[in-house]
Amino acid sequence: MTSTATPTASLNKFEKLKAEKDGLAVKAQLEEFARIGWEAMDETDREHRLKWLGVFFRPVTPGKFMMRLRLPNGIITSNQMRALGEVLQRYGSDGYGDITTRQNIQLRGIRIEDLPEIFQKFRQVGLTSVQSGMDNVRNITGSPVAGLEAGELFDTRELCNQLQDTITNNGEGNKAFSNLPRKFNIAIAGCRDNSVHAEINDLAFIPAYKNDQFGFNIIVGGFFSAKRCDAAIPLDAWVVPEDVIDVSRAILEVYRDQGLRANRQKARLMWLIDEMGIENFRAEVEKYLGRPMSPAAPKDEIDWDKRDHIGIYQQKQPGLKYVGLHVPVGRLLAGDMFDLARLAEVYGGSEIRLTVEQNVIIPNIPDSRLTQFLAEPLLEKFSTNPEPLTRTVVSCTGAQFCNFALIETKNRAIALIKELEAELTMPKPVRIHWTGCPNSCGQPQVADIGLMGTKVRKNGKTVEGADIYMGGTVGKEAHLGNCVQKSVPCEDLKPVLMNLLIENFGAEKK
Ligand code: SRM
Ligand code: SF4
Repeated sequence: MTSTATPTASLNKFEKLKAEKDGLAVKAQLEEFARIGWEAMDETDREHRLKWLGVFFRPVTPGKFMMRLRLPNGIITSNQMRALGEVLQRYGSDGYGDITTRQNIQLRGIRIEDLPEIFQKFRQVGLTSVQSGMDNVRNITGSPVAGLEAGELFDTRELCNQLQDTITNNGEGNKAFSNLPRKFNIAIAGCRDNSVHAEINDLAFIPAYKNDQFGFNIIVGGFFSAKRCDAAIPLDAWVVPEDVIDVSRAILEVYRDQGLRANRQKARLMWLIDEMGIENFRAEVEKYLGRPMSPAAPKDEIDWDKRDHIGIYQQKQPGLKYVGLHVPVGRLLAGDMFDLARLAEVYGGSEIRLTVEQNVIIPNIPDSRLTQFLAEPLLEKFSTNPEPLTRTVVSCTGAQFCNFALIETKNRAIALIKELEAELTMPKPVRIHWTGCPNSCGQPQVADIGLMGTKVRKNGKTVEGADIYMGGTVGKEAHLGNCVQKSVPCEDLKPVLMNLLIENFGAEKK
């Protein structure tokens, strides 16, 4: 049963709008939209369907759209980065780029009249933003140091690319997967440290050997939502790399055809797995696949603590280093993008990598060029050795641009960390994640300390506040943290965080 077979009367608002017109149909209307302008556009096309092209209407800044790209495995060339900088440059102080928690980039300030030219530019440099929003598969994450580190088990780059090409029809848009019941996240782990947060994806592939043959154990159903958060569970299936695409396709088809569509709060994959039972879900995947899947390998290969990749590291290629730069809360200006592109070209292999911690890696820097690279002015802004709290801070978009936000996040996160670092000595980094609302884009549940935006009453007034999460762990023992304290006004957060850092993480007053 597909959604189009469901009687329209029983459909929710989003299913109705998809049944009326496929989101990808707006691709043919871009010239028209550019001509008539955002105010004259059909409201549903403007506020919803454009997201199928990765273009997001922002109620907070009407007329200035956000564009979400797709960067499989978080890899972008210097040419592509420069093209993004050129797009942003024309928007002056409205033009921001943000590295996202899915190893991806979003652009801000975009005008509808520029879209045809922007898409033309994207095509020229091999970029796509298609199907990056609404009921589609999000950016496919992979190991940020794939192909670079000696200890890796599998180079995830090609699989991430192939999977994206399959799902998006080589970036042109693919109606076979443009009407899922809800969003869908996929990650492929190739290293021992689970650098992709596999457990919070709807579908993730985890390295595991069977009889000395390399393959992946599959986990499914991980997700965060305002209503419910769950780590992924084992599908009890093991696949060789050559089968990853077919199995992903089969899982997506089962979800597309049988996923729950009546209530959007209960439409993510885990709800379907709950309803079917994991064994029946597995059997259904095999039916779509047309062959049985091998049971999971008894043990997987994730046995390292998670790394953040900031700093200077030897590659498996002799004489080459990769250098991880800290980008505060992932925010890039057009000038930063030009600088990163230049550094990657002058010192590296014209390639830039992104991490789910919203930072960048420049690979392939010859040892002989390292000293000169480290003296570049950009490294004063994007450090290779930031302070321990600065180093690990992650933040979602928040109230500056997101209409779901209950609080300002990115600017507040940086300001508060600076204040804490001025008063505390930290023996080691503590991962603090900010998220502006319960949608959890900033993943507070994976953090040492997670801060989730909320509204709080203080002295008879409603003020911005945060619920505090703790206990999130990543890497080999990944598991989700829980809410430990509710409704702390943001203006009172500093002493509360100081106490938590002193009592739980060995911080000392200076
Ligand atoms: Fe998210 C919706 C930003 C990662 C869970 N997310 C949104 C929207 C599109 C809401 C909106 O229209 O304003 C946000 C856009 C704000 C803006 O202007 O930037 C938004 N999400 C983000 C980003 C940019 C946060 C960041 O600063 O890094 C991340 C973009 C990733 C990407 O490149 O595609 C982002 N969002 C996530 C993650 C983290 C992850 O994938 O690891 C989650 C939790 C994991 C998950 O999805 O299971 C996440 N976003 C949500 C949800 C809750 C989903 C649900 O099932 O209820 C929403 C709301 C929705 O979809 O209805 C949402
Ligand atoms: Fe917006 Fe909430 Fe996601 Fe932050 S967590 S980007 S505030 S939807």
